[in-house]
Amino acid sequence: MVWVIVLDVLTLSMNLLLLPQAQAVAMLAPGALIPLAALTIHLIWRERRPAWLLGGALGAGMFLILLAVCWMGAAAGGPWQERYLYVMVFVGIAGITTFSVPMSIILGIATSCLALYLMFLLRNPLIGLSEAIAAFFFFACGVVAVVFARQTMSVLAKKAFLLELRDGARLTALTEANKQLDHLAKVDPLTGVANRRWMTELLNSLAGHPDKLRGNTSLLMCDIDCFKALNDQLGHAQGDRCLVKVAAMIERSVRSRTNHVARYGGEEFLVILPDTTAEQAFLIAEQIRENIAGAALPNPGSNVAPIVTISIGVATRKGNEGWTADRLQVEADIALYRAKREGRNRTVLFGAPEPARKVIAEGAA
Ligand code: GH3
Ligand code: MG
Ligand code: MG
Repeated sequence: MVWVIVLDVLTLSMNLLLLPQAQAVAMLAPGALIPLAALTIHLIWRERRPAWLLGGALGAGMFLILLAVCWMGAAAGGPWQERYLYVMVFVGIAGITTFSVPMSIILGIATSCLALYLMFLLRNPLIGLSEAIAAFFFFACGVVAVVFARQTMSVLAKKAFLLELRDGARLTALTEANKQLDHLAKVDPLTGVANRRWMTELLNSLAGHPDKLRGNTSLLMCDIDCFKALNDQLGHAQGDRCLVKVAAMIERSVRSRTNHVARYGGEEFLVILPDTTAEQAFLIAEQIRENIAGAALPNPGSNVAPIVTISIGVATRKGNEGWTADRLQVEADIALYRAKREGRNRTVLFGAPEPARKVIAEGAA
């Protein structure tokens, strides 16, 4: 609309310069109508407003602009009458293709454009009736074709927009599904702690980058004592509840950004402690063991105590020692086996001297 105003002012100025004075002045009054209508449309369309107001303003404003252009031609007279009708049709087509308004408004603009064209053509004494009718049908075909083209374009644009929305929704659903799959692949469904697969991946990645490890990596292998007896005495449902509570207690005991708890299988849990010495790992293991015993969950069939207890095997490797995940697990498992053998409800550090051997050695001496 700003361009309409600029072009109108330029045309009127050129007319004043180039056309005879009387002709140019006669065109001023209708020409002044155009900036008013265009400015009103511009001001109304500048902000978000109800669709009916935008459509109504455009329909009425366009009608005034088209009428003013016809009137300018009529005021100039002679061949200008017909020339300005071409300009009017051009302005009408520009309005039809430019604005995003309902079809009813577009049809209104097209109809006013053709009606004004016919009306002013019939009033032109230089054009005969048959010539006027022929010219009208020619321009009518053009305007109708533009209206159809615009309708097709807006349908295609709507389809493209809807397809884009659908693709966006599908992408969001797919991302969500992938997240859930990733979660399912890494988390133990019963206890909510990480699963064995995730733990193996983490241990392998730690073992594969010894250069990145600053110090020792420790592994705790925790196993609930006499868990089969708990299942037998209290039922599997109670056994499951016990597993959930024990997992939560282990997690609470080692809660830190770098320490990780995973369910290894059955009633066994692993704790990975990066950058933790054997002594620190032993203390953490003892803390876990004491917390679980302190909770006094019932296990009436246990031959250790009538409560749930755990045994823990601890293994530690230095960062630059060239250890493997399998090796560390085997060592933690050996230590756990010793804890079981020595009476359960205890922590054993892999490689620590065995008390039984000590006794034998002392006896032999
Ligand atoms: P130990 O002190 O030597 O570790 O004896 P234990 O009874 O704890 O060990 P054992 O390997 O003999 O038994 C483990 C039991 O854990 C057997 C199995 O039924 C039970 N179990 C394994 N997974 C689950 C589970 O998801 N839920 C329940 N309720 N029980 C499970
Ligand atoms: Mg076990
Ligand atoms: Mg057990």
